[in-house]
Amino acid sequence: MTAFPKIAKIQYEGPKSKNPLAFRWYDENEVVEGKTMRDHLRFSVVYWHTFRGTGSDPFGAATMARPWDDGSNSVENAARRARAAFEFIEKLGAPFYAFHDRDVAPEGATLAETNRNLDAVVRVLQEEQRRTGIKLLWGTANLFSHPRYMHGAATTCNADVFAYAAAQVKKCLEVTKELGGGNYVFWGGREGYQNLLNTDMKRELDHLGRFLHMAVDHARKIGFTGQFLIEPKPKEPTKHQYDSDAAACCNFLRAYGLFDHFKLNLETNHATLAGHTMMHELDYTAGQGRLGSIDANTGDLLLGWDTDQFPTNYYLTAECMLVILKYGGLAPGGVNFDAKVRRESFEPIDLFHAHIGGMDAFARGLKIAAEIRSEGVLDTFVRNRYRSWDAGIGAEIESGRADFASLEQYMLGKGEADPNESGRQELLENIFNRYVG
Ligand code: XUL
Ligand code: CO
Repeated sequence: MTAFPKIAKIQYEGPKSKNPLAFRWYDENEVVEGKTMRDHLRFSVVYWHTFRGTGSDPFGAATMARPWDDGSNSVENAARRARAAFEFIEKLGAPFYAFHDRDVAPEGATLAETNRNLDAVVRVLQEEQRRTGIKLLWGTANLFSHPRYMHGAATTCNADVFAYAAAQVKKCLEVTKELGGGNYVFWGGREGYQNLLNTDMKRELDHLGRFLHMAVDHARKIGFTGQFLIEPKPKEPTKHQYDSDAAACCNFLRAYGLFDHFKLNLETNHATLAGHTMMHELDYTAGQGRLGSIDANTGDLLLGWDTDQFPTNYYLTAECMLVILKYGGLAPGGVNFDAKVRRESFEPIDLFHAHIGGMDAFARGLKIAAEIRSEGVLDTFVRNRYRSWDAGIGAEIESGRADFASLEQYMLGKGEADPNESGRQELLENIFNRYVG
């Protein structure tokens, strides 16, 4: 049985192609800055939206037509779904996928039964990985859907729930290792609060720090050498999420002695919910040496929630790729499409359209960014803008030789600072447009 009988492997046909089931920009073998597009972009398909998304929303029922899925919670259905997932990812030509434990296998009545269900489906995933060569970009534990996590998982007021979450992450780490996952993600789904009147924030943050140390210790114990990632998001489901943005995550990691053990998995729609651009989050994180991976999607600027749409905007992808190239790439992370088709796009073929569009947008963004870098106009401008720091008083300040007294002496002697120069924002935006156009 095949899940997508009418669809053959998606091919690269070039920018002039009008075939909706072909790539116009993503040629996996094309070399850009000395590396293939495949190795730069490391595309990954998410299991949760693409194979578990139903299209339901707070106002309406499920809409998705998924002929391979009988809608039951059985392990057999989960195994059939896994085979359909690998057929999709293989036909698309994405080298990676990512999952939550509960996406791939049904939860049982007890932890032991749930773990058995997971082991059964992991055997299918392993078989499919071997058959196709598709790899696991990252695994993660769903610590937010089940009602037990209503008050949080690592930051719950209920110590038993913390213990359950620990057991769940322990198992998910072991499974991620078994499947050769390159990374392991923590997105703090319900790690935050709705109201401070019932919340001991300091105690909750201390517990989160302890929980992540336990994860690091367990990884060491079992020999899991993948990269740990934290995924910032400011709100939704809670009013305030503790991992609210990249800067808050870096501060948390430093405060709790976890900085060397974690990098960040940045998501575009989370950046915009936090009031930042994705470029801001990338630039800040990479500057701290903590850029690990990205969840590629986009929000709708007219809606204030996490719409997780597929990215199609070349400005956005070019900005992302400019920062990613500048800091040497994402590996062992990748470009993970944490994005879902709209509930109106309910047919299986829409999954192909969505991913092809996202992959093309990133491939185009990569090419634009590489061209901007090869001509060096922006770099040269920025370098020149900061030239007062390269010698003289600037170099004295940067090297730590200056203090307030020596700077006062310097300025008393000089009388007034050198004049400023234009920041040329409009010119630079026009230059950027030359490459995108
Ligand atoms: C939620 C979100 C998650 C994480 C993994 O907004 O982005 O799907 O990526 O738990
Ligand atoms: Co995400």
